[in-house]
Amino acid sequence: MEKTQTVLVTGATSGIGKATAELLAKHGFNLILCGRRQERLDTLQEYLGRNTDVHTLNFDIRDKEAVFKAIETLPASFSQIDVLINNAGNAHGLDTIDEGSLDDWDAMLDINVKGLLYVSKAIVPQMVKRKSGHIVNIGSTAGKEVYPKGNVYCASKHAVDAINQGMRLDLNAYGIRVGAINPGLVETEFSNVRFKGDSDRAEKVYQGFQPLKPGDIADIIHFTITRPYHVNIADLVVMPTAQASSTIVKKEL
Ligand code: NDP
Ligand code: 8X3
Repeated sequence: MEKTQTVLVTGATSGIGKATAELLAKHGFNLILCGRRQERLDTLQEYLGRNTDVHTLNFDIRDKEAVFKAIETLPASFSQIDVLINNAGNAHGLDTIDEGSLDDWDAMLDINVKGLLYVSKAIVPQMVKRKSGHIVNIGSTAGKEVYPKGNVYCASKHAVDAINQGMRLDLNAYGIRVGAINPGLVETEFSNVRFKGDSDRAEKVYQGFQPLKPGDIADIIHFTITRPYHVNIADLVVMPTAQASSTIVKKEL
């Protein structure tokens, strides 16, 4: 019988990561779920733990020592990570380049780029040693084009696009699969974080059309990691039907 795969999901406390954790639990994957909000991690452990083995890790992906400590101290039954889903991330602010906040820029580059690298560095060497593994990087349409006021968020997601390509090149020799899923507008806590808790402004982003739901991306992640070994979803862009680009969205308001 094939061994049950262990999947580590960063940013599992909300949105795309949470929906992915829920779907993968239904399919019986062992899960390592990461985030900073302990209460949410406890809730996930409690209800998903009824279906499958779940281990939660609370760390800020900006803190490299915390990242390495969390991965190093995984219990033996979770220490072999078969699939890494690099999902944690957010936009902070939506401002022109002259008006953007340095703290927002630091947050986006530290979380979306450096955090993804820290988590990968803590996990990829064990995949290389085993010559097996699968990495799914959650990029964005913002990593494929740039939109007004998106400047640094778009830069962070363009970096994810480059890291995804670089990982695939460097890990090819070890038979490790690497791919990115790049969503357009998905209704999650994303805009709430971007607009610093201004929920009226956040809600408006998704009004007048049908945005993607976190479960739509979870379905694609599940599809991606359940393909036969010779199939690697290398780079996938998915948008709501109403969206043609970052700036062209057919809205009926
Ligand atoms: P959410 O805000 O709903 O979820 C973000 C997740 O990231 C949370 O679980 C959060 O957990 C975690 N996270 C954020 N900062 C940190 C940190 N410093 N350390 C550890 N974990 C952190 O947003 P989405 O689900 O929408 O976003 C998930 C990914 O999808 C992101 O990479 C985003 O860029 C990408 N994306 C989103 C799109 C959208 O339209 N929503 C479209 C394209 C891509 P906690 O706060 O508990 O730490
Ligand atoms: C999130 C999609 O268009 O809000 O990455 O930047 S967008």
